[in-house]
Parts: sequence; structure tokens; C-alpha cells
Amino acid sequence: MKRTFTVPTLTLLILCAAPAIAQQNPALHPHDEMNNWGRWGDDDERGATNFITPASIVEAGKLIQKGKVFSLAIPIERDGPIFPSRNPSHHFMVSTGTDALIVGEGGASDVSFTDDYIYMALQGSTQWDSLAHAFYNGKFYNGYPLDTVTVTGAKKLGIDKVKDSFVGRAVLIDVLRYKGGAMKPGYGITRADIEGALKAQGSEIKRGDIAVIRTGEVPRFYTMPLSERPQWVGTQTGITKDVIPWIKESEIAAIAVDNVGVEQAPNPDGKDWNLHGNLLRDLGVFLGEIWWLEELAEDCAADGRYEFFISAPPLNIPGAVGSVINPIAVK
Ligand code: UVW
Repeated sequence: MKRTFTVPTLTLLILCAAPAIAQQNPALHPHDEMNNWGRWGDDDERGATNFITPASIVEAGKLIQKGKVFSLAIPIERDGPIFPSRNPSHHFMVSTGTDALIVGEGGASDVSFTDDYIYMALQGSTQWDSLAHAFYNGKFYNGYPLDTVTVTGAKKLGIDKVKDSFVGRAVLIDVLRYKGGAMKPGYGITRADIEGALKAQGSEIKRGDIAVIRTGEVPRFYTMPLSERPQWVGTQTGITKDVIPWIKESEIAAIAVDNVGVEQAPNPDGKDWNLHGNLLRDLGVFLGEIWWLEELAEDCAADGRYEFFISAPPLNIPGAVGSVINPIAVK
């Protein structure tokens, strides 16, 4: 028998079915199978940094063998690489040595002092994105709603929640070297590239690692004339969505890259920076951006050891959605 529905019945059916449709609609929920929500509890705010354990940190300490230390940060300066929606950093002095020529030295004591300030985007240099930095469908990592972040900052998932993290084992994945020392700007790094580079280096990734990927993008920025630098962000060698399953399976805590936003740009799907949703929001994997890897890469190539101890905690700024950092690699 043919069934017919009245308009109100149809409307009711559609309304009842809508949540189920939304749940199954791959366009709305493209990453359900690639999701770490609830894995460390419904109130978790530390995401994949939970993979770093006291035991893995002790083990990572054994990687310190020659006492060689590398800063993986670029200088914080006005003309440095930065996402164009952010203001350049501005460092200014409020007390200098030469002030004494006018007001004299000393005061209550015999000693005079100098002082300075900085105005900068917290993601305006070498940095971590917090899990409160990216959301879609009204939700941040672990289902925290969009009003988790308001004008007063992030009530949950702020970068301060991991102020004691990012310490342990890291591996440099020198994709630039693996690809012969040059990639066309905007090249999309695939899972095969990552696995190929690891194999060529003889390195393995372990649970809780910080995977550090070298693309050569930040060094390229510094070779560009000032007038061309604003275009740099639009063409970025970076990872593609093909790498997401590798990131999930590897159980890394974070991925850090020497480019502006970890991802390839432009995104061939036409959706630039979409992977921030997959990684920060779905997997709870932290993103490190604008890292400087040149001296470290040279040393790794020289001694054939691409794993190292890292200490890269963020600043303790309550409710901040990102933090500038000075990551320290020790071999
Ligand atoms: C980009 O999205 C490019 O960078 P960020 O994560 O700093 O916003």
C-alpha cells in the first residue's frame, strides 16, 4: 500500500530525523573516526599531551648525550614571519642607560635600572596553538562549546592548562632533506613523505613524542625581500589531510613545523587551515608553528641522530589561546 504523508507529519518526521542525519552527514562530521574526545575523560583539557608520561620523560632524558643545546625559536622582531591578520610585534624601552644623562644615575640606592615592554600577538612568533584556538560545529576539543572562549579568555583548554608539558622526546622529521633539499613552495607533505623521511633517517616515532617537521618555509621567508614577505603565508609547504591518520596512529602529543600554520597552503580542497579542526579540535594534538630548525637539522644530519630531548613549555598566561615559546632541543 502506498503511504502518503500530510505536510505537518512530514515536518515532524524531518525534525525528528535531523539529529540522526546530522550525526551521519560526513560533510558535517567528517572526522568522527579520527577523534580523541573522552579518551582521557569528559573533562580533559590536556589532549594528546596525556601521552607524555613520567616514564617517557625519564627515557627521553637518556637522549642527552653530548650536551649540545639548540634554540628552535626565531627572533621576536617587527619584520618576522607572522600570519597577516596579526599585528607585528613591537618591543620598546621605557628606561635606558642614557636616561641617566638627563635625570642622573641612582635614586634611593646607587644602582640605576633599565626596563622594556613588548606588544605582540601570542601566536605572532614561534608558538603553540592551544586546544582553545580552533573549533567547528560549535565545539572545541572534547565537546567544549564555543562560548568556552569569550572576551575574558578561554575558560577551558587555555594554554596554561599545559604549562608543565611539552617536555620529553622529540624527533626531527627532515622532509626537506628527504626531498633533496628543495620543495616547490606550497608542496603538500603526504604520509608517504613522513614515513619515507623517517625510514631514510633510521628514526622511529614513539607514543608521546613531539614530531618536528622541517619544510624550509621559515628560512625561505628570510630570503624574501621585505616587499614580498606578505605573500609568503599564502604559499606554504605543509602537511596534507593524508597525514591525519598517521598522527592519530602514532599517538604523538604535538606536531611542530617550520612554517606558518603546519598545513599546506593553499589547501587543494579550497579550505585553508581546515586541518586545525582535525588536529586541535578532533584529536587534541597541539600545533607548533614558525619553528626554526636549521642548526638542529645540520647537527642531526652530521651525527645521524634525529631524536632529542625537548623542553618547550608555553607561558603561564591564564586563558590564553596560544603562547609564544623558545623550544630548547638538547642532544
Ligand atoms: C594559521 O592558522 C595559519 O595559523 P594559527 O594557527 O597561528 O592561527
